[in-house]
Amino acid sequence: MDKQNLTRKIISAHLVSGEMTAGSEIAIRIDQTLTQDSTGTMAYLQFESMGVDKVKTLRSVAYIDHNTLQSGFENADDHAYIQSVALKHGIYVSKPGNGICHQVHLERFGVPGYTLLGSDSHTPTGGGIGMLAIGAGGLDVAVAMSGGALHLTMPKVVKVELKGKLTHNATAKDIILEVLRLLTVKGGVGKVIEYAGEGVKTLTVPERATITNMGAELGATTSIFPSDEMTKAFLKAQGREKDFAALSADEGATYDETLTIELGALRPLVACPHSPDAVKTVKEVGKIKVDQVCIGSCTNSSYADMMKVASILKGKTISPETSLTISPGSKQVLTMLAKSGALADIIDSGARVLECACGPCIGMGQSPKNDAVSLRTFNRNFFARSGTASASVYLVSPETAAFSAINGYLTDPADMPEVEKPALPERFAVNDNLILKPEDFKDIKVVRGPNIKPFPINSALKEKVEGETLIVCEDNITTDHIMPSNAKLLPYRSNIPYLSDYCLNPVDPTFAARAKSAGGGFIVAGSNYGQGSSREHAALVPLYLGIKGVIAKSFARIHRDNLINSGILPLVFKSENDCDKISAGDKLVIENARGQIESGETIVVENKTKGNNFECTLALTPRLKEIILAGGVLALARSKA
Ligand code: MIC
Ligand code: SF4
Repeated sequence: MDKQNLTRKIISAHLVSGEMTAGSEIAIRIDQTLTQDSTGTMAYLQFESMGVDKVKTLRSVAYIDHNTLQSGFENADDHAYIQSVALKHGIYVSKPGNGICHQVHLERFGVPGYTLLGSDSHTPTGGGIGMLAIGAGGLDVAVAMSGGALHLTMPKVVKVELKGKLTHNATAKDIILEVLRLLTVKGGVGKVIEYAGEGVKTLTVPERATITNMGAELGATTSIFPSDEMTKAFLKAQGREKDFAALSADEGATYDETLTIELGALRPLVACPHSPDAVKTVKEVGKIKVDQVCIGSCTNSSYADMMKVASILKGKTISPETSLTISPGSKQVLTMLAKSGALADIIDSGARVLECACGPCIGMGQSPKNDAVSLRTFNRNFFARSGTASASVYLVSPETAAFSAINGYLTDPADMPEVEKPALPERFAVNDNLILKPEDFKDIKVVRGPNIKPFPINSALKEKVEGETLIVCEDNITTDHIMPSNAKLLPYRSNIPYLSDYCLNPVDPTFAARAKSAGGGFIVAGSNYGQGSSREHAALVPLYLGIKGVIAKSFARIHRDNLINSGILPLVFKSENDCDKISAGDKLVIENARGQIESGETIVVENKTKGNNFECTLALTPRLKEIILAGGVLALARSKA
């Protein structure tokens, strides 16, 4: 028997169909699911439409953590919908205030060796305890809740060998920033990043989770650490030792690629605007003035992170020109900070303590001032995501953030006294009183507020697909470009018609109006189109606007899946040069579209305006062909019914 890496072991234990050869389609059984509220309403509407009484997974949890600003009735109505629909169908509910889904799931539900599918791109956080944890659109999560398998492309497995141990106040955040520097935001597409080597033992579960969390920014399918004594200690301290299982790659296991990182050589790093892979050392960037510092998010909000921050802030005052916010990752973390007195050190320094939620990470408050420099311990610094387009957001470790908040300028922790790593607590402050168990509720009536509008469903693909090129975009367009989310728009996640007016707004504010008056058309883009979030709104809104296809140099994984699920063609230029030959306004036609799709992978597109043809690839398995021809997953289900 072959020596197996950990990723292949877990996949093989969950394989429902397909060959485990990189690049081919496989289907795996999903043990657990998670949703959050900004993707959850859509996911549960879709789940309801599947007519399943109780979820079929081992555990499904609905978190409410994103839309907690409640600046009108909309979010609160959505929360009521999610709570009622989840409890009715056997799904646990983590109430607002309990914490960020990924942090809480790691603490309270994650199980080594299990598969987890979440309607949030940072679901791979679970890889920190040895789960195969994957982010997906809400529809795929709804299918998994109904007992359906997850279809995915069998990934390549990249071994990241960690050698030695961290020094100079470098942290887990700096490890993942280094991986991003090496691989870039598209370097992980079609791959699982598996961590191995001596250095693994030096990292606690929350540190590992920081790394697997931000592995999402590589475009990777997921990232994973082995489950070992550290994992056992973490689960024991959570009162969940029974969930532990030791898991690792076989000695001498083979990998598709290998990367080595010498931890001792790492120095504190920073991702510069506007991309998580624009990584430099803090030293290189130098002492730039800092207007705002935000500490928190699912990347860096663990108890250990917060304790380190508290120890740096203790007895100090933040710079007069800097605003510092702190969002602990969970109620458990906040409770422990309060009990230990560390919270008082944080408050006393002048930090603004926010609730345990995503908050500023998704633009729900704390937009910085015009032209501000904002240091954040988060995972994304995409253009305009903070809510202030002119701001420059830098991604850093909690240590860099805390020292900089005191000094008022970017400060290299390597030049500061060593920050002690807090020991893993013997026992975390476990209190699940904000987690509602469905078995405790009877006769639930699902509550639906007026902001919840039906989601659009496509119709079967036409023989002739035609339309105007509505926009030609650059490389690395994010879902924050396609469907921005901020305090003004997030309340409308259940209202596609409303959101449609803001599609691609940060790229071209006239896009939505032009798409509407043209009755739809095509989007043309560079490479890695749709990187970032799992939000299927980035496909549903274009569908609502009549977008027939996106023609790009390449796509991010989750967004491509979401386009296919919505029946929008994700076409890839065969020759990247063809992208430069298309101008906005060009009329494009795909003759015999159904026939072309049925007969192969090449799709010929005619540019009527320029009078030329170019070729695209549409590599679809028979299953995906059926979906795209029907006009998406729900259209297919409808036609079968
Ligand atoms: C994000 O970090 O971009 C989000 C908000 O968590 C998204 C989900 C969403 O758009 O609702 C994600 O990462 O998938
Ligand atoms: Fe929430 Fe930010 Fe994490 Fe997304 S990345 S789940 S918005 S904290």
